[in-house]
Amino acid sequence: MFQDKLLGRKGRILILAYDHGLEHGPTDFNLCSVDPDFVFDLAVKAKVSGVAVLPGVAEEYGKKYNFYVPLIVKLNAKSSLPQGEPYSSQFCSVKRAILLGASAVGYTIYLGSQNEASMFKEFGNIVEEAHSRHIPVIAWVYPRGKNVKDELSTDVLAYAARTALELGADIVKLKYNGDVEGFKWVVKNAGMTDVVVAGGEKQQDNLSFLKMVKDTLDAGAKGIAVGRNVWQSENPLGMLQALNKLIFHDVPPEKALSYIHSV
Ligand code: FBP
Repeated sequence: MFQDKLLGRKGRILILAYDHGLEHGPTDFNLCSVDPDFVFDLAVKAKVSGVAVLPGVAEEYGKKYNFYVPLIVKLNAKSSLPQGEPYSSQFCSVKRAILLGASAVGYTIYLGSQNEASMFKEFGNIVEEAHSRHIPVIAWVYPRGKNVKDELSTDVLAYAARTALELGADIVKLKYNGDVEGFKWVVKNAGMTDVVVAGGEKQQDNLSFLKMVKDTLDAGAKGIAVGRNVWQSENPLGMLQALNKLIFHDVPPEKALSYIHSV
């Protein structure tokens, strides 16, 4: 119910995700994208709905830009190094995120993990505090752990969407499984919680990526929270312009594609 602050034209949203330095490590970056200034500059130029970063980057870089682009501060994260049941622990408070200039806060929940209860508890406290300060909460809900047999099945994704609604998230970020009809059921389960999808690994074919985004919009998603498919692109600003046209102006993927090379 607080997400209106982030939603743009047509109630749609385009978030640039940049928490990979911790989630995946520097392996995702090239000489440009390793520099937070490069990514913030893109976000400002492309007028995205928000940039999702961890508190350290928010503190050192985000403050320079948050007058120009909304900052979404993630309150938890984990590295790719630990094995076993996933747990992403909170290391930033809502209060600190607000001091850093956050317009919204984010938190990852590994649904199905044996550590799920701890993440639910942290998330519940975050929702309570953030909503009391009129700050929207975005949940990254990724089903994961040894009890999750197929994290991309429609039933499991629908469970993830419903979990976000039940826990009080304003927006839920989910992976997309390529099943447009199935994803309509996923979105239905999120109720008043708006659904955005993750971009995933960089796709070689830009048109396939734009078509995927269009499919998710057709299934009822409000937009995308994308990282690698933008800042690993041969033309990151062009890719953001293409997504902007597709998401906010309903330009078909084939036509949006031309914007990738026009800037
Ligand atoms: P991408 O668009 O690059 O897939 O980013 C989305 C995201 O959710 C990031 O915010 C996060 O760092 C990453 O994916 C986590 O992915 P995973 O846990 O699947 O490795």
